[in-house]
Formats: sequence, structure tokens, C-alpha cells
Amino acid sequence: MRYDVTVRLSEDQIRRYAETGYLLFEGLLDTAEVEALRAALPEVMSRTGPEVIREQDGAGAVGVRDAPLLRTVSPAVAAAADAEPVRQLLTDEVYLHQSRLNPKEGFGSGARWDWHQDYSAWQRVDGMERPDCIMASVFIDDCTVERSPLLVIPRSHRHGFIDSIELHRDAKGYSLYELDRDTVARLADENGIEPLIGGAGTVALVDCNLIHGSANNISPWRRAILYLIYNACGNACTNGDRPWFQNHRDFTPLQAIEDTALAEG
Ligand SMILES: O=C(O)CCC(=O)C(=O)O
Repeated sequence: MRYDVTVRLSEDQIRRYAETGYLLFEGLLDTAEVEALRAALPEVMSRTGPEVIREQDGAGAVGVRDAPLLRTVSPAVAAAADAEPVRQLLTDEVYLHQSRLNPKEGFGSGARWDWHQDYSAWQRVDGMERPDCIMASVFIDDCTVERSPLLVIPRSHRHGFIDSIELHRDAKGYSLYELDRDTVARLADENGIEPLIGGAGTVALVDCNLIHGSANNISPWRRAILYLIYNACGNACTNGDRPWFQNHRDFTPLQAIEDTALAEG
């Protein structure tokens, strides 16, 4: 299946997404599209703006959050952003709430992410009323078990927003809102834990209340993922306190673009 504007999810896929909280599409982007994304990385990672969040020791960048700019870096990114399946799942027009690039370099410099729900920060800080938001994870590199893939607790989104967190005031990003360990242990015992693995070009669509995290990447290999966070236009955030790279304020619906733009990327 290609990541193009004509793709429509089947009833079975929509049902599975509602049931498990995620869908995985192996090899959705072809080699040329993956190469276009890889080629965009050095420029993005060398930026000096506040949108690049570095490791504690200043070594590698852990995240670039830049909704509008990532879309201009590469036509492949822009095309990947205009996803019909996301409109189908949210039954609304969508805009990009955030884009994040997590390079997760090897030899331990790609730090761990504690167990969390992405919606936690958006509800608490950005005034996002409902969890009508999807995290599309675009695998720029192979995500194997050795490279600390995303780990998800399937079906955990069905518990909705879990207001039971360990607040780490000195932590960054979602680690600030680590879920309390008893809750994670109980839901993992009930549902298991699954790694989202696949070759470069795989795309996962993940419900924003699905509990997930990842370990340190001690392998020698990079494991870059581009995260595109789609919010339903009817669910636009009401609080604009956070800066543009964390809470994008342009609620214009994404326009479908032709699939050929991917190949031309
Ligand atoms: O890229 C990872 O390993 C984790 C990222 C994550 O959990 C997130 O962006 O919410």
C-alpha cells in the first residue's frame, strides 16, 4: 500500500485501530522517498533554533519539533503529512499539531522515553479538548528490536486519559508526564507489550492515548523516526501558551496532494 491520497482504510483496518490503538503499514514509503527524508536530516539537525532539543550533555539532538518547517524541507515529508487514512480515522479534516524528528543515534546517545500518553501534555498544557489526535510514525531507518523501537501497550488507549502520573519537574518533553508504575504494570500484565518494528519506510498510526515508551538505543545504528501529529480541525487547541514548535497554531486543513510528489521528493 502506498502512502498516497487515494489510500482508504478498509472497515477491518478501522476496526483494528479502534481495538488495538495502532496500525502498522510495512514499507509504505519506497526507497526514493526514504532517501529524500534521510537527505533532509543533516540540515534539520544542524539548526540552532529552540525547536532543536538536545541531549542533557549537549551531544546529540533528541528532538526537532517544527510543524511548518519540516513540511518545507522535503516534498516527501509534505506528502507523508497529507494522509487520507488519518482523516478517515478521525472523521474530520486534520491539521498538524506538531512534527517531531527523533534521530535516536546509536551507542546510547538516543535516550530512553518513559511510559507516557502523548495526549497527557496536550490536554494539560495546550487545551486539546478530546483525544482526537493521531501520531503517525514514519520510520526513516530500520526499526528493529536491537535499535530500541517504540514499545506500545496495545488496547491501553481504551482506558482513556490516565490522570495518574509521576511528575518529573527536571525532565524534558513527555518524560515529564511519566505514568505511574502500578498503572503501567497492570495494563502491561493485561495486554502485553508490543514493539513497533519494520523496515525503513514503514509507517505506524498510533492513538494519542496509547501508552508507549522506548529504551536507550545502545546499538551502533541510528533509528530515526519522524512523528507527524495530526489533530482533528474540530478539536483545535484552545491554549496558545507554548511556542510554535510545540503547539502549531495554524489550523488550516491539510490539503491532499498528488502521490507523484512523493516520487519527485
Ligand atoms: O522515538 C522514541 O523512541 C519515543 C518517542 C515518543 O515516545 C514520543 O515522541 O512520544
